[in-house]
Amino acid sequence: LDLVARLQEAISRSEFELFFQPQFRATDRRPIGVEALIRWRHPERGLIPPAVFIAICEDSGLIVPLGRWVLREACRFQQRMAAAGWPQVSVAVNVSALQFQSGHLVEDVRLLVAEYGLPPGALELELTESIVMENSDAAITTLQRLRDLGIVLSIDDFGTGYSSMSYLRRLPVDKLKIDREFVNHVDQDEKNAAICESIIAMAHRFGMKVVAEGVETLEQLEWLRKHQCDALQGYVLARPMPFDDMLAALGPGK
Ligand code: G
Ligand code: G
Ligand code: MN
Ligand code: NA
Repeated sequence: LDLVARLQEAISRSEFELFFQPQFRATDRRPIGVEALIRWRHPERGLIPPAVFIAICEDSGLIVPLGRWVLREACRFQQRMAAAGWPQVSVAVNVSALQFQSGHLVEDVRLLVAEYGLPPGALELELTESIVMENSDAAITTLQRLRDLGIVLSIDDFGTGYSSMSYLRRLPVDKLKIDREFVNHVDQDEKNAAICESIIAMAHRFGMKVVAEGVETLEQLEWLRKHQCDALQGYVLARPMPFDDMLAALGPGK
């Protein structure tokens, strides 16, 4: 059985699950969001990370049904977050280029927002630079429609793609996620520090928030807080975890 056929089977057998990694406000480390990260619970091989199958799903088109499943599952868990006392914690989902361009995304999201009664800000979509930097009028219209539905939009892995300032200026997005390549050793590496400072300054001038991903040490965390980074995500604070473990790690909601 080739891997594409096996993945198709895995979708119909519901062998996927979402892990969650919290994001914290830098000033007081209050949880403000969780990123949903897919895993394949293979019956024989155990937990398989997305690096192994996401690209294959993108090449074969399977990412469209899989991405739809992820979105619905994320909405279901957002409701559970709210019920557990964390109504203000958003759930972020990674969106693939094909899913973004499929033409179904806005309508899918509209239906989910209605079905789950999601308040504005409850669902966040993480898009890569390559998706949005094409910056066709169609892409901008899609982003605007998603925003009108109360969806928070962020650019993932910021700084590693083809970001152009003239494109960024026109994009209706709320957040930039600084790629962990720049966050790594930010407290020790002058060039990474310069890049992070510039991204933060520019984002704030554009009215955007900044999330640092891949924060691995307390020194990086402290550097980022001092330099006005808004939110932090990384192993030093919390790893991606099954939903119940993540809730337990956050403690009782307010
Ligand atoms: O969880 P991990 O760090 O192994 O994720 C590796 C990569 O897989 C990341 O780039 C992440 O964005 C991507 N990824 C994780 N979950 C999803 C998902 O649900 N959909 C898409 N398209 N990508 C995902
Ligand atoms: O591309 P994206 O940002 O969606 O990928 C998130 C990935 O980063 C997840 O697979 C997650 O497991 C991983 N990740 C999260 N925190 C850290 C960290 O502190 N260090 C490293 N190396 N990876 C991390
Ligand atoms: Mn992401
Ligand atoms: Na990223």
